[in-house]
Amino acid sequence: MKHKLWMAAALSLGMASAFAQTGAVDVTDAWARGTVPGQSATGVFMTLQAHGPTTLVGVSTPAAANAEVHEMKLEGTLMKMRALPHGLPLPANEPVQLKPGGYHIMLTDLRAPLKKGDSVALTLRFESADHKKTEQQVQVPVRDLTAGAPGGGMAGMAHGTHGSK
Ligand SMILES: [Cu+2]
Repeated sequence: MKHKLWMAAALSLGMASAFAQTGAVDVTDAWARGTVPGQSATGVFMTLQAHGPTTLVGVSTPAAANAEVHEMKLEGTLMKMRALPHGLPLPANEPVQLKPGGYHIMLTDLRAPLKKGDSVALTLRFESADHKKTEQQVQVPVRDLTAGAPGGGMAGMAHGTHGSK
């Protein structure tokens, strides 16, 4: 009966990062893309799985003046992104991926460059279908600038070959 569901939950917990949450929404595989000095914006990615119908309505972080939930869409040959005016809907028990080229959390006006190995404190604000508002804190590790780039960041990404100073 409930056995199958339990198995699925156990499986996804097994794959969760060290930053998994036990709140209303499971947050797994969270990471932020590192930046170079002078770069003022970056993306944060994660997998969200709500236990009941929920919407990610907002994000804030001390690392940036502004954080928004964005979607990225191919329009013709142009990748365009825009803020989701009504937030990101999270169906019950269905993982929703925020990933490069798709949904993401956009941090703008970063207070400092994000270096690999840093972590970013995020506050995620959720609203359930019955209008209950909750907040969840997550610590998001910063990955390399080229992480998750098209081609897995392996090919044709020659920037930074001099390494860090
Ligand atoms: Cu964006």
